[in-house]
Amino acid sequence: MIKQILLGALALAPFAAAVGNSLYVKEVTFPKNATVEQKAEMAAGVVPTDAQLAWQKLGLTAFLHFGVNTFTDREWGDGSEDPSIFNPSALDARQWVRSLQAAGVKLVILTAKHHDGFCLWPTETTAHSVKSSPWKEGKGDVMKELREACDEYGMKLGVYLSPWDRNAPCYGDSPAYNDMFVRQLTELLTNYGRIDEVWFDGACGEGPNGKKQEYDLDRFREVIATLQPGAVTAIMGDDVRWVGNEKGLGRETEWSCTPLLPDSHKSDQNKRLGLRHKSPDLGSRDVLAEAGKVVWWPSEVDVSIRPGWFYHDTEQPKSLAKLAEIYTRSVGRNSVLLLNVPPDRRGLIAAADSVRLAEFGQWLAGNFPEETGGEAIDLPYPKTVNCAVVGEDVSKGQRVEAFDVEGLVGGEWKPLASGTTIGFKRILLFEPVEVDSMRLNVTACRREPVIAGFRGLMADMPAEETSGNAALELPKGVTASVEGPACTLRFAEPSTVKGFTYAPPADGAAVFNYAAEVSRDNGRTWTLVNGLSGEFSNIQNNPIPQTVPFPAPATGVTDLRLRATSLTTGPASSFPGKLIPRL
Ligand code: FUL
Repeated sequence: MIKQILLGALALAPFAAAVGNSLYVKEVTFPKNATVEQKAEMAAGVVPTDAQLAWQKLGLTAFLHFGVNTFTDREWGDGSEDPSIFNPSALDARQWVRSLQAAGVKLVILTAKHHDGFCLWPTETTAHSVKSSPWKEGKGDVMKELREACDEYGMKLGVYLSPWDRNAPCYGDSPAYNDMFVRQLTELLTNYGRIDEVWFDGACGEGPNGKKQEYDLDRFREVIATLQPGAVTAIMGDDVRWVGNEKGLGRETEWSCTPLLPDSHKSDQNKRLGLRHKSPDLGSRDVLAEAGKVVWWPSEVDVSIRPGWFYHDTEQPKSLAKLAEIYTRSVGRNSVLLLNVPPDRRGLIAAADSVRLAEFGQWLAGNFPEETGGEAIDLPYPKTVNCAVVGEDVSKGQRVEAFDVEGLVGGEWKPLASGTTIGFKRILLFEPVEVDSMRLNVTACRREPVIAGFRGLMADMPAEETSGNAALELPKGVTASVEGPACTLRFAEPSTVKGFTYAPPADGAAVFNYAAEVSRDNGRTWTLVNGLSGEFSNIQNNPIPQTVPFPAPATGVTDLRLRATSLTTGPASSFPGKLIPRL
């Protein structure tokens, strides 16, 4: 069955399919013994809630990771940070919002509390907050400043509140901590006006009592539904789904209606079907065949403009070429993009990042103007194209399973590109070609397709400047050897070592906990570098090189050894990745 839609010419063959008409808001349970055809047809009738649809239309949203980690240069704090280190010298939330708006961002989410437990608002629940910091003599409130800036510029506001709290003494004492968390959530959702997205990540650890905290997610969701009924709940919530990586990469086949069920469904279906956020297939007929229920749980792609989530002076923002690629692989793959831009120690978005955001906004305005509030002008045919933008009206469900795009070239229809799912928006890039017309053929679908948009354009994809990564090469005269879970670097002559960089492999296991040691007698005796046993925070989800400075430079070093004490996958018996000394 083929449905064709033409641009610059008349539509062809009307599409006819025997389909049902029922729509199901957010979820549907299949009848027992339903065939896979029936399940596919029903899944195509699942539609988003109003809040989910409004969120999907935002396209481009932003994260601000800011807190004590900004001042310690870490990705995860351990909760022992002294609040006195939080002292931004020139914090200006209006500058954050203006910088983000230049890129076309429509909603911004602040890390009101990250895993270290430090609260960016003057909470009544703990002293571990801005109240105990020297910033504005303890009278500051980052949430309030951001709220005011958002109101001034017409930006929506969201909040990231980490359930994992490495500071709270009651963490691990489940009922007590859940009460504290509910109070924190209540403060944030009561005192700062309208909140459009509430973001809980899934990280969970043991408290000081050695017990694993059991989150009362039902209660947390109830608080949100009562206090901010218009907000979508993300990640541990059931409105917005984590795409499964932190690289800015959506799936080519991305079903918003999926049998991967959020925690609120209390179902064993995910286990039974072997489904996880990272699973490549979250909605094909093969997966539906075994499923009893599907939900509208659309994908959000979260990625940082810099390698880390927090600001580190040693890092640089991604190139415009990379951001353009991320856009086509996230928003262009039926997802919302959540781009993190971390303020620096002054409390400002660094110049390099705000320049990049403005360039990104200009690029979007020139190529995908609908993202920055403009309208796409469809130039008349014939024209040269290298890109097709297609969208379904997802308020009627997600229906298309396969499609292709053809161009009329010299009187003949030629294939230009093909894809599987479309969803809210799908962008396909191909080699430039001059066409007199373009047409979209829907070659497989679950119900009659409702195409909301189809256009061809010549997208200006900036070329990536290629540069080698000299920072990750071993310096001359240094040799590396790996034995079991340890990597040893031998120096040609006794050297002064200021620290090291650990580069994890792109995929698979990485070192998580480590001990760093030096030898001054060619490896006969070893000393732990002044307390340097630690963790490569968040390395599982975001496998980027992490640099660890020594508390003081170590002199006369003949060997540097990094011992893995655990891997991201469990106990350490090998040393994956690369170790580079900082001399
Ligand atoms: C993860 C966290 O562990 C990271 O630090 C970061 O906040 C990311 C957005 O979510 O779960």
